[in-house]
Amino acid sequence: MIWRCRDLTYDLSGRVLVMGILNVTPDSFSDGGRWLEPAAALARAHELLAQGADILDVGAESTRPGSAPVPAEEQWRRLEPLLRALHRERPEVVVSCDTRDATVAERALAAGARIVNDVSALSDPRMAAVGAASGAGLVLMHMRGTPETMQTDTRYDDVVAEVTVHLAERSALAQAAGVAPEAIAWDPGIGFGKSAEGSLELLTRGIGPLRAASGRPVLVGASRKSFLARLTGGVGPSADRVPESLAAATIAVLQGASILRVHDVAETVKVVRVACAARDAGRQDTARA
Ligand code: HH2
Repeated sequence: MIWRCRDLTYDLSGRVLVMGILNVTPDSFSDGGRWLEPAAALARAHELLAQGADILDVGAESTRPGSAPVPAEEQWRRLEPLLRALHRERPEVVVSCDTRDATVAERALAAGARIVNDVSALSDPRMAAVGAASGAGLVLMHMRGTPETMQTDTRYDDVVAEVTVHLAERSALAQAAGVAPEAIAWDPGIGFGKSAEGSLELLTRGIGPLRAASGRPVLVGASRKSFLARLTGGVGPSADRVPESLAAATIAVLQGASILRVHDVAETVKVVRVACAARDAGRQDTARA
């Protein structure tokens, strides 16, 4: 399975990509306020790359439950210095822009980004055209409602089926606007309008069906999220959820995820190596049987 991101084509048949999270926001749920200064953000970018991140996912708008939208101009004010510096210093680095806003995506692509990570799966009517014109990788994530409202009703009859139908609709919309099918990746949206049980169900039982329904790589973002703390009874800061996040990363790989969006890159890179080896050993056993 390939994933096309402008000039770059990933072969994800056996490989799992680690996407390092870099939020230039004052209020993201885990790293908010830490990388707001451009120099701090650039240093963090280099750190994540040195730890083995394949992709940097840069966002300027928190989408944690209850958060309000950030205007495009403010998002771009936060993003521009980092994206320009990165592109100047290391143009080969694969940058993903985490935004719901087509204007922000367009500017980020002009500044060298290769992927648009849209947690609203085309809520901006211009987003599909921006994706199509650039040939960028396009992550379509499931969310019911908006970050402000998404936790008010987290009941589903069948969460996996509903996510699949929604993403299939969004994919069709993207392709009708000219986005190449090979550019699209799907994301079940762990924690976005989901109960802890719903998030766990998507992680443990949703990835295979999403992959099969779309024929596209599945991205999973479970890192440090609160449903993990619910399982361990943890009440501490989100940065203390590293073991839980690594367990989720292992499950995601064994279930067939191709891209993991994480805060703890160095640890996840090691987990991915072990989980991929375990997955491949399992395949060899099946082939021999
Ligand atoms: N989760 C968050 C943000 N963007 N993108 C994708 N594709 N999948 C996700 O699961 C996902 C995402 C939320 O995490 P974070 O960026 O750490 O926090 P915040 O939204 O508060 O900035």
